[in-house]
Amino acid sequence: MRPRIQILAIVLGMFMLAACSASTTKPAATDLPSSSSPAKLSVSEPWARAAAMTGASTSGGAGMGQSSAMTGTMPMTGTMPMTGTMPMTDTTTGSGGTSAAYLTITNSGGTADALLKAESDVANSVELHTMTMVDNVMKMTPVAKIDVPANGKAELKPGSFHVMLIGLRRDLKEGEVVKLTLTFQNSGKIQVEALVRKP
Ligand SMILES: [Cu+2]
Repeated sequence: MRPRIQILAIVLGMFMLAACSASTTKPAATDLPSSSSPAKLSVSEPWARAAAMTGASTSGGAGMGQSSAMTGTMPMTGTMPMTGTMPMTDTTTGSGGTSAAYLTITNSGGTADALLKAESDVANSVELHTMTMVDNVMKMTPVAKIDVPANGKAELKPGSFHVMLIGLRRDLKEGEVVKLTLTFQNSGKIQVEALVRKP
């Protein structure tokens, strides 16, 4: 009886060792020629801007009264004047119950990839946006994808590309975590947890 337990323990130990060394030698995949190595993504420092669901905004004029409509099923792409009147330079409050998430995507593989979609259950609608300066005003524009070049990176940061959270279903309070599911052209889905904080 006893020897069998010992053998079992040895076998188990060897198995764990093997599993350990397997995980540490994994990066050997990068030794492949860069022309054929697949996209290899890692996401760093994901965070989301603290915002209120109610959109109790200090910047809101008459044009910001959409907060109640935004919780509905309104298709946000196209119909809303995103590039028009929204004063995005004022990010101190969640104007109209919106927020944005930011992160850096690093691609250590030899094949380009692209972020196609982001999803989160904290918002009714999630879009990929960029920001451009037009007549000294920062304006948001939806984009179909955000490229992640081979052996390069894509930075989603304030004043640039971001994940737009539209129609917040709850307040995003500092210190909380927002789960995001990112869908990439080549790498499929990657889940990240964005820390809520102030810019
Ligand atoms: Cu935006």
